[in-house]
Amino acid sequence: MINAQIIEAENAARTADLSADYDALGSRLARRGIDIEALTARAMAFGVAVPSWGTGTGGTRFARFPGEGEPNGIMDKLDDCAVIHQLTDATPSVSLHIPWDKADPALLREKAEETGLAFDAMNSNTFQDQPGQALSYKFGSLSHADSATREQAVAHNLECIEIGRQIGSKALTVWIGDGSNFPGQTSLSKQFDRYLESMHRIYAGLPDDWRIFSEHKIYEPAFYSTVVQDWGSSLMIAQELGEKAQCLVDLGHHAPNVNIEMIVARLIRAGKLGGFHFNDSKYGDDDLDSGTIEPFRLFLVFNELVELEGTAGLDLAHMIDQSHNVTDPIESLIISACEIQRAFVQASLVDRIALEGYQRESDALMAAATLRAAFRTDVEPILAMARLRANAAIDPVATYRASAYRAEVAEKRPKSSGAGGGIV
Ligand code: LRH
Ligand code: MN
Ligand code: MN
Repeated sequence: MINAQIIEAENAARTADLSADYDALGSRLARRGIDIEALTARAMAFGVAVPSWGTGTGGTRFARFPGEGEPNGIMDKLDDCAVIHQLTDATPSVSLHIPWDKADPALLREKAEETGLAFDAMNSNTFQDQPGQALSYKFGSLSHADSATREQAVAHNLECIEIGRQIGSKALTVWIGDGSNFPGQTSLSKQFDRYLESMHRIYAGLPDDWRIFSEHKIYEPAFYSTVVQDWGSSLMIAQELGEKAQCLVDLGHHAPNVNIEMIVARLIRAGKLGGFHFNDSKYGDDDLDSGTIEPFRLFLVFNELVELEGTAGLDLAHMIDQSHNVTDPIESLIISACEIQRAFVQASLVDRIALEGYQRESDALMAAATLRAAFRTDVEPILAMARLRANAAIDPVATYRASAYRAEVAEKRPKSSGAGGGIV
């Protein structure tokens, strides 16, 4: 991790400015009847999980350009995750992907203890073939026409649950690439039936205090049809499986312009929203840094979450799911965690009483203006103060750069090759 003295020195140089900015914002918010301390407390309590797979440089199907000091294996990845949390105090947990992160659970537990991190949802992977694997997933996994292939995919998911159980995880996220590239290639209805039958068997293997998340995605790798293509299919799955099954919304898995915040509201209404994969996108599942393309949409998602806070049974797993092709992944994950936390704080300062009034009176203009007033408020001093009070960094990226962490680990970590394209 980063030497605490470096963080202290970096913070010392910024504390006076931050105090002035914080006080000024506090007075401005007070005029609007908002207590800045309450917002800071909310910021401090907020957390989002880092995806282990986001710590390495991703790639496209054309190329991968790895940087210096890439993590080699899950233990290095957890070290990088610990640095992200040390600097932001916003990422207390990590989401693992099996088999990419497969390791002795006792060693994973030990590393988590050493780094102070916890494990969020486990992710299974039946969208790739692994070396030595008996049956191929080229034509599907949990919904494959061949029962032995389905069996293998079910067994893999049960193994993910078992690993997760040993390291304190409480959920399994299932995303499959199953689908078809051509009309007629598969029976749309029978394929879905086979998928459900496999999921029933995984569901039966869940410990009592676990949940299973169904993650939908409109297309890719399948280009004509996808088994769990949309939130409707995902909701059907969660409702059919039972109480422990919920839906996971990856922001990048929708057609352009889809109203994701409305999906969020509907799934909460159904008691079936389990969590998120946060990222941003311009065209498809671009997996860009959260809040860098459409920050207003991220805010609107959090606006629904804050409005519906306190709904019975609502317990969300906030996770990031990104791929960093041209930036240092640690920096991108820092930025993303801060942007997600920013959207949460901005949504927390919406004047809900005024908004309800405008909605009652059908005052569309003022209702929209009420949301924009919150979105336009620069809450950076709140985020920075939350970090300072937790001994994290007022400016996490600048502090990370000052620490020369990447150069240091580059000396110890063998350079990874750019061979092979990236993945999802
Ligand atoms: C699929 C996905 C899913 C995978 C991850 C690597 O596009 O979003 O969550 O597990 O990417
Ligand atoms: Mn995802
Ligand atoms: Mn994705």
